[in-house]
Amino acid sequence: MIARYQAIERILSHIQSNDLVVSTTGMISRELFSLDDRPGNFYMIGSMGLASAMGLGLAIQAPHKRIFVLEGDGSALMSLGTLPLIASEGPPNLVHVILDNEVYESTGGQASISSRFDLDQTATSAGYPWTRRVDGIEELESALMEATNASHLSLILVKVGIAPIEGIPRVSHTPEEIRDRFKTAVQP
Ligand SMILES: Cc1ncc(C[n+]2csc(CCOP(=O)(O)OP(=O)(O)O)c2C)c(N)n1
Ligand SMILES: [Mg+2]
Repeated sequence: MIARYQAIERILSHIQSNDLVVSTTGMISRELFSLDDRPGNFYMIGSMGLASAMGLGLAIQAPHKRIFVLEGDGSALMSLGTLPLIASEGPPNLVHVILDNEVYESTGGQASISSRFDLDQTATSAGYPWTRRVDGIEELESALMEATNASHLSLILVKVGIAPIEGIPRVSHTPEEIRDRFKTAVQP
């Protein structure tokens, strides 16, 4: 099984300098921050569940940009209602990635219900035109190739393992700093 850190690393290899990334609360943002801190990353500190809604708004408002949403299973489950909204708007510049470790790892590893609930099928039912569920790194690579070369909304559900990184630093920027530098990155 892929480690989440490794999955984020692979996703980053498909992200170009002017792409925007919105990452969910917790370890996903910390791992993104550790791997590649950049103004085009919006770390959604505190507000779990809102990364996909923000990604949708950005994708509509900044059609010249490619937007990646990186969220967890807990985050996605928390905002299931956003899936049909994203699907009905269908922004072609949005790549929605769910890093599904079947737990709320950031707060101690409590089980979520994602082992018994197919988030990719839910996205398909909600109207996403393209979804993939991937379990291995090669599958992730080909899903990313397809999603980033396509001109439609896409969702990749990546099944990842639980592999906390000892001593991983918190995002060191204040929310205001994250906002202000992200604003500059949104400009064409
Ligand atoms: C509204 C809200 N509820 C709860 C929390 C506490 N919280 C922060 S991260 C997290 C777990 C997130 O789980 P998931 O999205 O699956 O990501 P993982 O930590 O597993 O990578 C929780 C419960 C919060 N920050 N905001
Ligand atoms: Mg999780």
